[in-house]
Amino acid sequence: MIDNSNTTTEKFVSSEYIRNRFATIMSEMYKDEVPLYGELLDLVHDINDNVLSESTEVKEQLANTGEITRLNMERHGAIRLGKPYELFTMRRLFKVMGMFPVGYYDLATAGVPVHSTAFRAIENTALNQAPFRVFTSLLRLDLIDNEELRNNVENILESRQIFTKKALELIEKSEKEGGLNENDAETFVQEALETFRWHDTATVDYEMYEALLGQHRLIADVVAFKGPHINHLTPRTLDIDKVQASMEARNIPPKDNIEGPPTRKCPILLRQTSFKALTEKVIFKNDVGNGKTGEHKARFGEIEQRGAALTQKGLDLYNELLGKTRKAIGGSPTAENASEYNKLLAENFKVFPDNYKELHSEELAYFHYFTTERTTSIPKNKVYTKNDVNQLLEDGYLSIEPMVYEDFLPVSAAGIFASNLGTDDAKREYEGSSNQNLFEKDLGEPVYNLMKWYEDMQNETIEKCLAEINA
Ligand code: OOG
Ligand code: NI
Repeated sequence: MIDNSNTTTEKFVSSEYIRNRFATIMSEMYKDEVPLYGELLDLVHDINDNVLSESTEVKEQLANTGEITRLNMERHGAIRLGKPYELFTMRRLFKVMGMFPVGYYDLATAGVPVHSTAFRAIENTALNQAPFRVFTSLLRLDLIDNEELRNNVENILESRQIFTKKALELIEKSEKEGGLNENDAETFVQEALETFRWHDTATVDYEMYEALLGQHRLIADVVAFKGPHINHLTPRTLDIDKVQASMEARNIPPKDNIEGPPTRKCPILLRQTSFKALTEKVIFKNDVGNGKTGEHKARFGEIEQRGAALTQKGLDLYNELLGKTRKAIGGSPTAENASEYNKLLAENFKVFPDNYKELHSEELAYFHYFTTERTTSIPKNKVYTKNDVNQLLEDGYLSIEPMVYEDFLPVSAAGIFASNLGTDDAKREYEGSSNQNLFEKDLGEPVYNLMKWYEDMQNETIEKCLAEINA
């Protein structure tokens, strides 16, 4: 793929530079705001170091792909927005950093009244240089059933402006001129950061906060504050089971279970866990200055471990096995049945092939294709096509490596929301179907099709290999 979005000219810094800079200053801010997050980072670094010192194989693999230098950088964060203007403008803001909306996630079916996308780099090289992405949700006002409250929410949100004037100016400048110079880029990231900052003063009074909370904790979190504070950041771990097991000992309260697939030899998709949201002091609108405070829970820390991207066939099997496990224990796992859930999950996933050869031959996962040292000795008696690829693999003229899943999982995301919102809310169900059309209208453009992205990339590597073979 040719990348036009982040070409560095003398005048402009690259989007990757801006994205990395933004991720770095956001991480610093979050460590200040949520000290427990700093503890989690320390734990993750320690365990990553252990894994690296125990396995030269892992170390070499990460060194070969250049990933080792970025290992301890955050992979993602999340925000929750209140109104269409905010989503539309957030898309423009992230574009300055080379981040585009990929995928549509409907969380209403899982009891969270939002729909979401993930802003991330599209080009593989850009993603490798600056992996930071932001899971971005928009509140679905249409799912608030109390009309009076819905009107109140609309009024409260209408008057808020979450972006600074300077940030808006620089977004426009970047759009007009095609980029930002180093000075502007620095001002831009500092101004953009303001939107993600925590405010301990609510924009509503105590009564309204309680009314919002009564509807859904998430609604209070989105509506009662000046802006969409970053609600978590997520570094990458090389051993999520170890981190989960070690959190307690460091006084980091873990959520009850790891979201996603079970532990495997060949990891697939995404496994995530988090520590529970902090209880933070909040001053309500009419209580400013009189010392009266309330409490709010929203901010936490998360970790992730990624594996192979699955094809639709693989994803269907994943969803079937996950669904079967959840059904058997009566829904989302709890503290009480977490170990039973894990056992059952591992048991059910035994039918999911756990070697790359089968994942490939059964077309369950996506792969990068590579030519090998044997490729030059290939018989040149024909033009090779896509139909020959399996034979070429068999004969050692091609090799494969799994493609990493770069996106999110709706059931896991709902589990992450739920463990930080309280179980009553999580058990709630919302009527009505997902509404991708409305989301894209509010966003101002369609989201990238997630499956197509992997499919295209796989095809590209096949085409590249064939071109080399047939040359
Ligand atoms: C987002 C939860 C989703 C993930 O990693 O799946 C998420 C939120 O709590 O706002 O970040
Ligand atoms: Ni997350």
